[in-house]
Amino acid sequence: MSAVTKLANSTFYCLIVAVLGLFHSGCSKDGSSDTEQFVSSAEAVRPDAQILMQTFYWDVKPEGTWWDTISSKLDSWKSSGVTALWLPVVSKGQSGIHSMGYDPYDYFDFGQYDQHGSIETRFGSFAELKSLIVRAKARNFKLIADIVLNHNSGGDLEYSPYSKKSYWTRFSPRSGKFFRSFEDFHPNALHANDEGVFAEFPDLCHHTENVKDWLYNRPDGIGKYYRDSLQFDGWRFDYVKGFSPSVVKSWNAAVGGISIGEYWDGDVNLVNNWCKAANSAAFDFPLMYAMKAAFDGLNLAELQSKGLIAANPAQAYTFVANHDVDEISVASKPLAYAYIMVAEGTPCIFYKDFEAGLDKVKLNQLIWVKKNLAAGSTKTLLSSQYEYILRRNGTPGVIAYFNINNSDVSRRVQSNWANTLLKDYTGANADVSTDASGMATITCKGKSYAVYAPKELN
Ligand SMILES: [Ca+2]
Ligand SMILES: [Ca+2]
Repeated sequence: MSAVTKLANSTFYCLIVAVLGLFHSGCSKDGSSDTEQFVSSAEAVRPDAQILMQTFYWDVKPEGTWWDTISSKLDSWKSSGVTALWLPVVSKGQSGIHSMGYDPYDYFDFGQYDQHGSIETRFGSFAELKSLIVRAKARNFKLIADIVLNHNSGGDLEYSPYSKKSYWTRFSPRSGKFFRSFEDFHPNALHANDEGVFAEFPDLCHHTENVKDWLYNRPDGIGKYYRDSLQFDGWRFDYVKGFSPSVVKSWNAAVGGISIGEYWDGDVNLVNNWCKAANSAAFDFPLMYAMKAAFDGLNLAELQSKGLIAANPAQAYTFVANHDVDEISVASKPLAYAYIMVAEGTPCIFYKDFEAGLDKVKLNQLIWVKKNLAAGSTKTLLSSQYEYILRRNGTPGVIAYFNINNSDVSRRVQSNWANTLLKDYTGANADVSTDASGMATITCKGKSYAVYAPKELN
């Protein structure tokens, strides 16, 4: 660990290191701000955070009551600062009331048709869904629909001249909308296959006129019906690795709205390339894996420059866990949530963490930090195995300190505020003052985080 910032006259230290020809590896790698000029006028960027709630988890009870459960949480989430809700799949899957929705059969059966063993979906009836939507809209929540386009499930058996065998590709949904046949699945007249299949599900071809019409062209097709009649504001696209990014790009061009892809991969270049090709944001899987390496793997340097938030923050939806991946330990989750609430990107909170796992008071405090302090570009002030300090340069901005030592630690850091009293907005540490050059000594408790910003906010 470098002594660069540890309460030392590190300008002197850096000069010595520079003379020794070690300047680059010594000071800048550590992220020491000691050679940086005091930033007298901080970036004008103000916080403008959307806070997304993933309103479900994998094994929500198959009782047709979940829309009502979500409804009962709306006032609480509103007061916490949540601005958008990612709902589970609204349409009927092959398993009827037992389906989590990722086996789509009828995109227009929202729990009003008796097919596949039930009228209601796992989450409730169409009337209950409509009631939830009305209540959510009355509270100004944006609504994100979970859209499964890669595959379908639950069709009847029919013979395909392309595969020369029978498969479950005949879809005759009770809604009377979006009938499909073997011509709409791979292999067909257009393609033998596309980028990927999911298990043994019939793999939808998104380039037949029938499919393009029903996905996003027709006014009564899925995209525009969900937008105009159900009042969804955006889309979480499931398993986008399974088909061309041009499909999401075409959907977005025709339908518009918030667009978030589930490109499940730890390789930030792959995720970012997908974002560019699809004209869409994406969930920040690379950051989730980096946080796991940092907080569970006990090496906070794993955070530096990691994730889609580093490569393309405007299109990064950060998260700690979701219905599929819940790998970061309960012990590390408070640190991981603190990180996504001070970092760039739009955070998504997992229902289970908020309602049944973590300290809600502390999560609410972090949401407040995201919405009121965390703005502007990011500068890493210290990146080491056990301590990590970052600064957001907007207005008011924030300095966040992460510590996985057992004991308390203190560092002298460069803020953007001169002669200013700083408060730790977690409430764990005493106020500290910056000097005329903006330097301050901040403290972080053992195995914890601290969040410093001016005590007086304008
Ligand atoms: Ca019900
Ligand atoms: Ca596919």
